[in-house]
Amino acid sequence: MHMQVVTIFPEMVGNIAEFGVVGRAVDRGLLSLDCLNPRDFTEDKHRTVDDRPYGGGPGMVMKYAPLEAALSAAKAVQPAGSPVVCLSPQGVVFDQAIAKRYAELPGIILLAGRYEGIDERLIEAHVDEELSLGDFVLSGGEIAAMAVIDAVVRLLPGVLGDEESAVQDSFMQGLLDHPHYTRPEEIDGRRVPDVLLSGDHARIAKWRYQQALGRSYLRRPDLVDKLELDDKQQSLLDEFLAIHNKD
Ligand code: 9D3
Repeated sequence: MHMQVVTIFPEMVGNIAEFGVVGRAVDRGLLSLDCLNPRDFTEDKHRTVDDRPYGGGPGMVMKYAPLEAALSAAKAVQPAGSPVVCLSPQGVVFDQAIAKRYAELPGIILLAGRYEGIDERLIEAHVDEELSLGDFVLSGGEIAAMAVIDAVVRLLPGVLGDEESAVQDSFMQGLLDHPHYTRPEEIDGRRVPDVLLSGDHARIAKWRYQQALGRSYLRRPDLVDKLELDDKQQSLLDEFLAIHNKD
């Protein structure tokens, strides 16, 4: 997959190509990740990428021309069918379904803005989709772009090893994870749950599923609402809530 990021802070984004899963994908030739800096597409002495907002008010707005030129250069080298995706607080909230859709594409052009925003005419004319990470304020689109890159790259064929990609039990899908423990067996009086030391794999699987269901119900009821629990699942959840004195 071919990714291009249009950003005035290319060093920020370039960093993720050096580490972990994304770094390995680049090393193995499964991903190309390049940045284009709109500043390199300016014509004036000061390499100006921002200007004051029409109508007044605080902050600066990213100018149309340098962004348009950088996007054009990106499109010229990207495979056909690479959408332009702008990271923006006005976007739809990014989720795993969007990540899966992008992972099927030959490429993607990510546009990360700074300052108060981007001239709206650039978005109208050249942006296919706008994505947000959620309702909190970042200083720019770069960290959001890096989150999208990471989530998408993990889904590319051959990127994760067998261990990492081991497909979860289908009934764990759509739930939060169960708790995890490793040695030692006791820390400051807190013991690893006995069931995990029992060697009884069926009991362990059932306990983990119950934990996943119970934690999801308590922390993310929206996730559990989307599932149609059968009688067996409902009684596992009821038992969890009884044990934890919750209703
Ligand atoms: C304090 C500035 N805000 C005035 C109401 C508007 C604003 C402008 C630019 C808020 C954030 C930003 C920069 N943010 C992003 O580019 C961004 C973002 C985010 O802030 N939150 C969640 N997802 C994203 S994706 C891009």
